[in-house]
Amino acid sequence: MLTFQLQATDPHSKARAGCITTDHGQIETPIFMPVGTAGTVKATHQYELTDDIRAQIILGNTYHLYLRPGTEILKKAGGLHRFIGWQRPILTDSGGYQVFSLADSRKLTEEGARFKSHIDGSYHLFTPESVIDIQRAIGADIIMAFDECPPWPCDERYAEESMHLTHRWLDRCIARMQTTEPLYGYGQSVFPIVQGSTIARLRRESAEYIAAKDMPGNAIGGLSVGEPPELMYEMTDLVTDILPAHKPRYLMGVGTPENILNAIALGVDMFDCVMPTRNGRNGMLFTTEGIINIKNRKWAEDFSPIDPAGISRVDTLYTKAYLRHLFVADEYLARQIASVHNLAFYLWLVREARSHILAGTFPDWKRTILPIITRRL
Ligand code: PRF
Repeated sequence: MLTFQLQATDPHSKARAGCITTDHGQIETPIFMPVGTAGTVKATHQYELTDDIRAQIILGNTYHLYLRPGTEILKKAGGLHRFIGWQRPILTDSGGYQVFSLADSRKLTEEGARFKSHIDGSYHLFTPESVIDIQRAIGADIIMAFDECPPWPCDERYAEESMHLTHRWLDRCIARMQTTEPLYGYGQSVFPIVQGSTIARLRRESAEYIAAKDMPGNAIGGLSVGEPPELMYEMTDLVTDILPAHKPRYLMGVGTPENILNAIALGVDMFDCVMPTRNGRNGMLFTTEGIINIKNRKWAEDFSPIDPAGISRVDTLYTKAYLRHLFVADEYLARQIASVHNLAFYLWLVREARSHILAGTFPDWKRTILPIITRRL
């Protein structure tokens, strides 16, 4: 069973520091979770994630893992932890969001989501019950409820019906959790997801519905889908006022370093985003001095370290000029170095946030650091 201990609340914002305990160990919050979609955090080794990046939990995707390698192989392996050689906690997203962003075609009904695989064109059905069963088989420590993330913008009628569908699906997910057992001897918890688009009335209703389920943690979905950041913050602010303080809060798929610091100030504890890895593979580096496009000609003869703060081993082992060369030559190592560095930066950022929350200096630190890490070099 997952538990959460609230360790400090910032007196000048809603930021909190806490600790989540799972059967695979503890997670100090606020935390960033590297995205390991298909059983790998792209271009990184598991030992780099633990020893260098200091990741405490990674994310996997039901949609991808169900299609490939499939639940039968995952069961035979003894679950995803054993399959990939990862002993720390794993959270899996439930698949609904990925069906909508990745499947070749899909159809939503009360029963669930029918979709066509983007891999081989085969047809499948996800239901609240089946995605719980799949996440049981994956062996995720934290299982996400099946939800619909409406597009933005969408009209109020659609957003309201979609929210109610998500709530009915949640009830079915919880019922399935209660009538099934973990397969591998350790506990699994389900987190429900608040929806309601950017309509304050719906967000409040959804947050109240979700809070009443009294699950071990809660998530906020449906944001960072194209709405202006002010609206994302407004919705987050309103939802964190309703979700219980003694449970962890997870803002799904967010975001930039700036989004993360602002959402921490609004009382969010957990984050995931493909940005550090995806943008890293593209040559965009987040550093303690600012944002770098390492492919730019201007770095060709810059023999300074990738990041002088040395938050990961690659930062001081390699120079900007060398990393640029690797990108220009389209070498595999370019994407590996950039991914490790960016993830280490994201983990550094949330660790710093945490220590400043514990020290009571979070708002001042945030005000100082934001203009530095968001400037383009
Ligand atoms: N629902 C689920 N996963 C998600 C989202 C959501 O709304 C988002 C939205 N930013 C990212 N990942 N299940």
